[in-house]
Amino acid sequence: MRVLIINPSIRPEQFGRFAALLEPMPCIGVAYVATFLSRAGHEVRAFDDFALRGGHDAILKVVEEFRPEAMGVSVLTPVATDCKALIKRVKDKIPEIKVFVGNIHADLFPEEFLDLCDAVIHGEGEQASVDVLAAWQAGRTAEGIAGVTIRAGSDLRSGPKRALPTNLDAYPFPDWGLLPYTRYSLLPLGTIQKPIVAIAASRGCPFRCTYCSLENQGKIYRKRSIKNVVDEMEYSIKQFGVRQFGFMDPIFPMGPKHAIEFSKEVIRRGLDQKQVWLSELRTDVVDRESLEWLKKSGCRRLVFGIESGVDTILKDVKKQNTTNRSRQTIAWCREVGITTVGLFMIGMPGETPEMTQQTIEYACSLELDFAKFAITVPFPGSELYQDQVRSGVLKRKDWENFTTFNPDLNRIVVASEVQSPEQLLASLREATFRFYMRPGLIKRHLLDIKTINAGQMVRGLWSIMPDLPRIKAAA
Ligand code: B12
Repeated sequence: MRVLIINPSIRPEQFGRFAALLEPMPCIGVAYVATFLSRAGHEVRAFDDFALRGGHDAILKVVEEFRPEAMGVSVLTPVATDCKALIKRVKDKIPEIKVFVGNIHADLFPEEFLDLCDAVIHGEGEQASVDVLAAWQAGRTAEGIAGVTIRAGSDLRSGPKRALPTNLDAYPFPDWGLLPYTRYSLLPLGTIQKPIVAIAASRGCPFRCTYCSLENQGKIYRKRSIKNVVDEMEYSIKQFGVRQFGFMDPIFPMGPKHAIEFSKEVIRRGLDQKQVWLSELRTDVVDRESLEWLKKSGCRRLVFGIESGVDTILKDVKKQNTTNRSRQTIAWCREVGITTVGLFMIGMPGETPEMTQQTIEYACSLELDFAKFAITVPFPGSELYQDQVRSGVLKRKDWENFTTFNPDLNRIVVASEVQSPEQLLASLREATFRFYMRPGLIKRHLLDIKTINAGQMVRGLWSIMPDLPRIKAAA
């Protein structure tokens, strides 16, 4: 079949001034689904609207020209409403087109899509997509296929639960040639050299942080063999000229042993000279020795979910980590020469304004090179979301407003019951200003790190401009 796979984009207006800082990230989930379908013999096109920025009109143009028989759409929460509008426009144009949707939001709320779509694919979507398209090609419906829900009259009918794949080494490597990979960057400010693609050495996460919405797919941690991961790196370097990888695992590497084995294999094959990489992880899964090895293998930057400068908050959200441990790991990274990004959440449940200030001060006191502060949003899929829905605190379903950078005080969705949206937004901008406007850090960025250019600095300042008078008054 001719199949079009869409990675939709958040509209820039959903981000307000923060939109100036957005850059397209490689969408590896879509790449995997597209690769599997292509391997199954379908004629596949993928349209990554985050990278191409054409919106519905551009997608409709591709639809008109390619005349797909099936279309798959990747749905995270903030784009859910917009995806439905897109699907409707496509169905108006080609009524016989079969539409299937996947990714976390579609997985959680199949009922939202099945008036319009022919199948919702739950969890990891590679094999289920192949099975659904095979059924359609044979003239059948997708009813009964494992991991798939369809509508039959007024009923929703789900096939049996699909077991999570455990042998990820058996997967083909993502075919980045199906996507506009030369445009990809890594957020935040993570581009060191291009082209960049994503890679995932594992799936799932053994931790249970309450704010994380990987819950539906993430319960069972499964990792690929190191050989298979490094084979993929070698392949992508050869095939696509890749010079930087971004690991998209919930946590990579998972522990010092994993880190060292991976690094040794990269070095043994000489890939430390051919690429650089970065990853997101926890501060308690690496030690000084493993960080030294990571550096040798090409790791230039590590992004740490630190979240809070208050240990009781870390405990409440089941982070199972401490502020001291994060301080130590960030200091080790500075010693071994890996630049660091700290991710912080503002307005966790129960977090008082004093605690938010403590987090800002803590962030500024670490030897971090970058920090990204985000207002805590109860995203569907998280324990936090479930708790707030269950207790009646959260009733809204205006999904387009569920983003961490929502700048509009009338629309912003927050998890905090003790701080107002105004307070949280002001703290977010204060945190960013205080973190980046330190002379020592500016000097380090201009002279040593050099991945923030003057344009990005101006855009960063622009994004926090509305609050500058207030921030200065508070300082
Ligand atoms: C990279 C990333 C991004 C990137 C790229 C996203 C993308 N489209 O790939 C960017 C920066 C754009 C991004 C943005 C956001 N993200 Co994000 N992101 C991630 C991250 C770190 C990795 C995703 C990934 O590549 N996983 C690996 C691949 C293999 O898995 P996958 O993407 O889930 O894909 C599989 C299935 O979902 C399914 N599938 C996916 N697409 C499709 C499409 C079809 C047709 C089918 C059938 C199946 C299918 O099959 C895939 C293969 O098995 C995850 C956390 C994590 N470590 O997983 C968060 C995560 C997905 N993001 C999250 C959030 C909160 C956001 C934002 C809302 C943040 C914000 N700024 O407000 C935005 C929303 C953007 C949007 N378009 O709506 C949440 C999800 C929340 C939710 N309920 O939607 C996650 C889970 C983080 C978390 N731990 O809570 N994100």
